[in-house]
This record gives sequence, structure tokens and C-alpha cells, in this order.
Amino acid sequence: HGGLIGLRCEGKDDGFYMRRCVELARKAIGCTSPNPMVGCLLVKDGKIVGEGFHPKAGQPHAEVFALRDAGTLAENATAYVSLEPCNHYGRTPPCTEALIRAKVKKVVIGMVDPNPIVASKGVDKLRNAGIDVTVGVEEELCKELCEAYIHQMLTGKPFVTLRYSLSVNGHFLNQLGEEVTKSGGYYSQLLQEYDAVILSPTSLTEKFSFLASEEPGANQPFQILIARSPSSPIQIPSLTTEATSKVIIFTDKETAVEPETSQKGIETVVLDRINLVTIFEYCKRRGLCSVLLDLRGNIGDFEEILEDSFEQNLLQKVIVEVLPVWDGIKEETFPMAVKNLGKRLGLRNLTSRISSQS
Ligand code: AOF
Ligand code: ZN
Repeated sequence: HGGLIGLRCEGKDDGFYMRRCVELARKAIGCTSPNPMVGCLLVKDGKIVGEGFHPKAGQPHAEVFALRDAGTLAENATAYVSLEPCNHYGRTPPCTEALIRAKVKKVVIGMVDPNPIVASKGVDKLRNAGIDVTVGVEEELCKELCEAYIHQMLTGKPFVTLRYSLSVNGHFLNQLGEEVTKSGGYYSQLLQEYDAVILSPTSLTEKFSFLASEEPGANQPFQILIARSPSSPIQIPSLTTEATSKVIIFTDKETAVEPETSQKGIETVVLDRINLVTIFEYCKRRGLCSVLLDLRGNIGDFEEILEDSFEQNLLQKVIVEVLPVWDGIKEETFPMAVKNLGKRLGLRNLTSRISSQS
């Protein structure tokens, strides 16, 4: 893949090389789950001699690609890895052994692997082999890179991000503009980062609008459709069989599911109450580690999901976009769970603070 191989980098510090590792790792955005994104660099005499990233679970780790690039030049080189090299036989053999065999002199690590079967054992193994090891270079950046992996590894639950958009004057919007949703645009890039997206079927458009990217090889997240209120007709645009296998509908007894939906081969689950526990179980079964809670379309569809995510503390991140439009939905029409969003997220009220000071 070329990249920066051969680039002379005299005088650059460890942070520079680690940031390049993160950049490399992100080439596999959305494609590595349940594995983390990892990048690796081999540097010798101020020159990059090897680059690699983990492309997909089941395929070799980042270190293996970088070592392949470098060949015999790996001897006495410094290896930079965004995540602690593994020391176990998983789908692939241990990277620590590969690094030791290649006779690297030093290993600089972004963060320790939270995976209990690795956790510091990789570092120990390298040190015991006489290799100089530094841990924690650009650690925050490396943690952000695999935030979903870390969360999922430590809690066994998917990493959940809530997103919604507001107009310039702060009104809630239940739809996205075409500029935002087009392939390669902001929204399609965001989608690509997640294994699954939770949507209201009312937000679907003819062109299966939530297709993350038209680029071949790009990650297309699973679509978890929440059809709750009777006012929410389920109209699924015509899908190929391949696309159908990536859609599931959760609905409740009160909601009439159009017979047409089942004909399309889409799995439909009818629950007494739509709930996140059931949805998370489904995610676990399908190996989905990160979920985007995409608040648009019929906002009422999200009532229980939002309630659960606040009650059980299941949200890890909130993204609020401000779109260049005026006005939106009036707050009074929001479901209860959305109305008190600020309070539920534990945000402080700045206006009351300022007025009490004056
Ligand atoms: C590394 N470099 O590029 C990655 C690592 O089943 P496997 O063999 O792919 O092992 C998966 C585990 O390996 C994963 O849970 C994490 O602990 C580590 N990922 N380690 O040294 C890499 N992707
Ligand atoms: Zn490995």
C-alpha cells in the first residue's frame, strides 16, 4: 500500500509516529469489529521502513503487515503500535513473537489492551525478551480510536451514541438535508463508524438513504428499525437480498406491521415493550459492538429506547449537529424522554447560573 514508506523523519518525536499509526488504523474504519482498529509503524534511522493496519477480524494484525513491509530492515528498528501487541493465539498468532523474531530494538505502545487475555502480558513478554518498551504515547488519541472496542470489552455492552440535529435557532429537526446524507458526506461517514444504526422506519427514503457509502468495501451498518406507534407505517424501500440480511424490525403488539414487510424477508420481532435489553442481546448475537441511535423520523418511536438508555445509563456519547436551517419541531410535541434531555444527561443549566449571579 506504499503510504509513507521511505519517508525521512529525522527529529520527529514518538507522538508524530503514533499519530501516523492512528491515521493508518482508521483506513479500516467500521471494518474491524469486534476487533479494534490498530495501526503500526516501523522506523529505523529516522526513516519509515514499514506500515500496517488491521483490516478485518480474522485477518493478520497491524504488526504483521508492517513487518512484511520492512523485511530484514525490521532488525534494530523501533515499532510503534497504537494498541499493545497481542500475546495470545486468537484467530491469528501472537504479534509479540513476530516482533521478537524480527529482532526489533524498541516497541512504543499507545495503550494497553483492555482484553483480559492480553492486558499487559504483551508488554511483559516483550520486556522479558530484552526489548525496550514505552507505553502511553498519544494514549488519549489511541483510546478514542477504539472507544467502542474498549467499552464493549469492559462492559460486554455495545457502545451507544445518540445523534440528533437542531436548526440554527435551536429547534429540533427530524430530518436531514440532502447535503448531509449524500455518499461521502458527513452523515455517511458517521454511519460508517458504527456496526448498527437504530432508526425509525419513517426516516427511510426511496434510495435506502442510510446506506453509509457507495464506495466498495465501505462498512454498511445493520439497520435496527424501531416501529412503535400505530402512526408509524412501515414502508421499506425494495431491497436486495444482501441488504435484507442487514435489517431487523422491533415492534410492539399495538403496532400494525404491514404484511408486505415479512414478504421482503426482513426479520420482525414483536415485543410486549420495545426495550434495549432485547436489542442489545440481538447485537451481541450478531457481533455488533457499536450502535448509533439516530433520532429522526417519528421521534415517538424512540420513547422506550431513550427511557432505557437514560434509566440504565447506556449512552456513551451524544452528537448534536446544527444544520443551516431555521425552525423545526416545537418542544411540546416531543415524547417525554426527549423533552428533558438536558436533565437526563445531567447537564448544568448555564442560564440560571448567570441570572443568579446578576
Ligand atoms: C494486535 N494488533 O492489529 C489487533 C489486536 O482473533 P485475533 O487473533 O484477531 O485476536 C483478536 C484480539 O487481538 C483482539 O480482541 C485484541 O485483543 C487484539 N487485537 N492486537 O496486537 C492488532 N487487532
Ligand atoms: Zn496481534
